[in-house]
Amino acid sequence: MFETISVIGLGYIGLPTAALFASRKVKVLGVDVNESAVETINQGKIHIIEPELDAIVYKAVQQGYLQASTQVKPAQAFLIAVPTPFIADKEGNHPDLSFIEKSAQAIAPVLEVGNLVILESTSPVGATEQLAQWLKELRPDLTFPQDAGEDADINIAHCPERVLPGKVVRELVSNDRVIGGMTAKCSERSVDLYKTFVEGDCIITNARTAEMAKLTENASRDVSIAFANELSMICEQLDINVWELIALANRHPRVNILQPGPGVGGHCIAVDPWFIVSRTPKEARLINLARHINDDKPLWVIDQFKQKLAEFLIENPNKTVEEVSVACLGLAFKADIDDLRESPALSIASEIAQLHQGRLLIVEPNIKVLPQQFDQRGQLCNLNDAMIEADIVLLLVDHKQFKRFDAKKINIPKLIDTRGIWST
Ligand code: SAJ
Repeated sequence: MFETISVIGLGYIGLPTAALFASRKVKVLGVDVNESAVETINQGKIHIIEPELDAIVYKAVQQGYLQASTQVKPAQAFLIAVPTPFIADKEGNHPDLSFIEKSAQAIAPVLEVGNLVILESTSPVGATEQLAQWLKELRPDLTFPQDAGEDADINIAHCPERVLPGKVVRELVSNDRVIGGMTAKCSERSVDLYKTFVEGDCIITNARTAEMAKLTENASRDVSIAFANELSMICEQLDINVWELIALANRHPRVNILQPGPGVGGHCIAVDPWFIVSRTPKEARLINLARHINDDKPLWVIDQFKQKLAEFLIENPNKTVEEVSVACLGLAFKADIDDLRESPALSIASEIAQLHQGRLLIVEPNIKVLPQQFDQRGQLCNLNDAMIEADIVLLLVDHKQFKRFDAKKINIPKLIDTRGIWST
């Protein structure tokens, strides 16, 4: 039984995980470098948007099971849930493990015999072994699994998070968990820990396979979306409705094609496949190509926009380009969230703000102010007004407000429906 747990990194994964442990009456110390996040959490509030999380954090803090701090303290288990971005620098393109290294430096001074250290951050293959190596260098007085195996003072495992933003709380409890211990004992102890709140199965493997499993899940989804995106470009050339085509093909019992879109966004699926490609570039040809297809999709949408604009001007010779109103519907990276990070919709709308001379109307029901890059070159407005005014409409995100809208009641001179919700 674990009575004290410390979660390093209180972001989209760390905070819900810390709160769920605390909700099962385990003492949890959440640690983050962000002082304002720490302060907010200690007031029983949250600094991120995630359904159901606010009530759980509030109760856990009120009851004294969850506390946040910028300082690490001793605990029986440490969970590391910090970012692992993919960066380009003088060493080329590579995953950045510096936040994991900083976490190792933070916990090393308080590590005690019998502690369990779990890496939850999405990581390239070998990162858990690297973490173990850093800890060993920082604490030569302790033994670690890479040298002492089952007799090690410290147990280490990789247990990747696999939850969907927007459904984090529910999926943390119900999803199966991959548990990759550096030894069998490391895995068994990790299962004991997660069983505090996880109702899904905890499946044991080794650390390297667990690292690759997480990357594989997201690369697999990326490749499937690239197939759908490629089909949408082929269908445009062949004058076929891609949404109808996919629905027909999916009637086959062994076919399940995903949906095309304006590109792939977010900080997981658009990033994690690069961890595989950068490590094994010769072998990872399909994964690499899929990434490029999805990354290039926003450029294709912008080309579509230029074509529609040219057509509109030919069909309306009395209008100048400055008199053409354009509406972009949605900026988030996917439906019904406010997260604009790595969003293809945002990059398309910003590009149109740069290149279009006329009015640009932006509808994003989940934000209150436009991001800075629009620099007065766009106007946040409601859906009805945008639909009445716009000559060209780009439907970029399948938010529920757009799905509910009866587009047939309005004459849209030119529509680019990247999500297929008004084109089926
Ligand atoms: N998208 C499409 N077509 C589709 C499905 C998605 O264009 O048919 C686009 C979305 O619009 C979005 C992007 O893909 O721009 C990614 O969205 P998503 O809902 O597929 O995934 P994420 O990034 O929110 O969460 C993923 C999940 N991984 C898988 O489903 C394999 C989640 O379970 C992971 O925990 C998460 O990445 C993560 O943290 O790695």
